[in-house]
Amino acid sequence: MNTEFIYKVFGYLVGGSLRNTVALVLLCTFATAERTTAQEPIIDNSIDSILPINLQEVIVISSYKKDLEHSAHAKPLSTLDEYLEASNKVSLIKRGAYAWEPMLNDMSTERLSVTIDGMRIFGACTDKMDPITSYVDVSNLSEVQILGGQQGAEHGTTIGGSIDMQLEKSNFNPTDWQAAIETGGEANNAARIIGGELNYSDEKFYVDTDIIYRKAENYVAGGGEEVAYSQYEKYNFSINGGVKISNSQKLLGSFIFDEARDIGYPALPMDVSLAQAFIGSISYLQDFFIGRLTDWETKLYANSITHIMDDSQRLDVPIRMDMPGWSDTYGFYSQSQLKHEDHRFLFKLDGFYNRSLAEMTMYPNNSEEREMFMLTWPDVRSINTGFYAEDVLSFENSYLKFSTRFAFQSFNVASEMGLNSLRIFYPDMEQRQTRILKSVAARYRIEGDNFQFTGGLSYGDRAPSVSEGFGFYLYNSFDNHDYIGNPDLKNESAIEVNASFVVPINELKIAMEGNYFHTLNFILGEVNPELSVMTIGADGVKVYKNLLYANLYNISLNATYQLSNAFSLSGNASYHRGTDQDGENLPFISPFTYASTLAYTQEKLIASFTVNGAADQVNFNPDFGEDRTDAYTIFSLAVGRNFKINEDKLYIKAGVENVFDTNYSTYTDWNNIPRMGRNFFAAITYSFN
Ligand SMILES: [Cu+2]
Repeated sequence: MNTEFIYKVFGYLVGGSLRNTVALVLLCTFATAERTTAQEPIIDNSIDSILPINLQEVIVISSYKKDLEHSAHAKPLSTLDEYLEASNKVSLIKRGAYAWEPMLNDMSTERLSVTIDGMRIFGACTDKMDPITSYVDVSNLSEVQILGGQQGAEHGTTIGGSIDMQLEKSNFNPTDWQAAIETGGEANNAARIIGGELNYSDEKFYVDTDIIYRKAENYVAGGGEEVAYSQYEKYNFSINGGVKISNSQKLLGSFIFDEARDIGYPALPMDVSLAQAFIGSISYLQDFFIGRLTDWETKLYANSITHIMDDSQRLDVPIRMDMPGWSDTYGFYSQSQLKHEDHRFLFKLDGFYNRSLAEMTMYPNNSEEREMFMLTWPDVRSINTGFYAEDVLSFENSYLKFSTRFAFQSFNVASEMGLNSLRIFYPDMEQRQTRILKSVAARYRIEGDNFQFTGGLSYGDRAPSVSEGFGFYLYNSFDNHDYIGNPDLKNESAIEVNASFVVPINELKIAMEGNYFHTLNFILGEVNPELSVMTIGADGVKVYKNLLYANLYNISLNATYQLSNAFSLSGNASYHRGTDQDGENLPFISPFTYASTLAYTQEKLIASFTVNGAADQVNFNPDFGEDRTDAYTIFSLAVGRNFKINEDKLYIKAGVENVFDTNYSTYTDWNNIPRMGRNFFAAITYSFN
């Protein structure tokens, strides 16, 4: 695909006069705003999306197919990372402007299950520069479902919870042909976004296609300082479709191609020249199954990821390095339901095979010296086979849910060279190992006349990740240490308690929620003073080990108030804490944070004013490179308007983020890189009917 061409075309549309465009759009929006009768009040995700039994959050991705209310809080065409960041539950570790790493309950990648339509995918970067969320785009998605702790076990083994990104599908709705084009831009980093969709759907057949292209230059922090190496370029294409074989049988397929190039990571010493993913699946759905089992769904999937990391763009490095990585996964799941009296059962069998390989080549400045080559992920083949079952019991005004997962996970270090390298540290290390993983959870929910209460108790464990078990000299630029994996690690497990309480008082709704994790054999790196560093300038070597235990908890308060038909006010605040057995702080634990939005929603017009911020990060851990992050408060404004042109729809949204150009960084910003300063954005969606 000729990205240069798209770039040029788009240059005419947005180009250098972005600020003018934004101003014009803002002006048009205000000028043509008309008062109309009130629609349904906007819905606050965090409260109303609680499903009968699960305590969860659903992040709705704005699209032309959705109602205006659903995009009230969203910045259309913003990256998936920005959508996730707007959620109450997810926070993101930032190493630059691209590919932020999601955290749930203060736990990241290795403690979460992140899936696309239930498919397991694993990043190919030893430095976590490519979380799975970076290989899809909002154009592919309908919504993101977030489940805390063992509630997420349906999608795979987890400690912190699950993030499942659901693909947008026409799903046999009789909509016939539909098309949309969308374009947007951001002033701060000269980001240009252009995308399109073409969909056909009837009762027997549907096919959805979409394409999106994004390019951004370096961004500018608050106060005017340019953040070098923060540019990126990405395009994404997806197609998914389905055929009804009979009234009760369906065949579905999906394919995503995602490629990003020239991605800068300002907080890291290396950049990425290519991050590429092929993600495909085929599913078969049948209304009936054996006996009384119904809703049988079987999916086969495969994905392949290539991640090319190097420091060729950096001016001054002690030694040149190339660090490519590859991750291929093949998997399946098959599930069915059974409804019997007050019970609703779900049974699911799943499995995957993953191959993770990463290399490092160092080129000494003195060309007389030999290059150094090693395997940082020694071709680790993982096989996981699991069985999941749940039963939801319904009573008059309450529900009880039991769920369990049982899985086998095996590792095979397939590379002789990699195995021998690890045997330097672990002479008795076996080439293969198998672990048994289990999860049990119980939840109860009661809906009274003027309250809802949900409580849960669960236990789950996880195997070490490839880096934790088999990583070989993985440099962490945050604490400036090389990390070595430990194949003898025990499984990490967690006992989890959670509760939420929702009270509606007339137009005011208050929700309180708390999660507590008592994590046994918590996996964390610890300095081994006997080992010498590989990375020039590193302070030492850390080896992964099991702590006796660690405790993590978070509490949050969420409130919405319907001021009038059009105006609503919402706010949330949360407090997090994480300590190990000696009372030491765990790294990457959120300080006190807060956010509040005043929204105006009418039939055709939406506007919002948002404040968010955090208190000083007082509970940090200097052994992991952390320091005290200062408090900050950020203000943002946005306004959106719907227009009808004959049968077509036009949607325009524009706004400004970080209005006062505050210079700040948060506890999740790797090496304290500052966040984006003031940023004007605008997006236009035109959909044909
Ligand atoms: Cu990388």
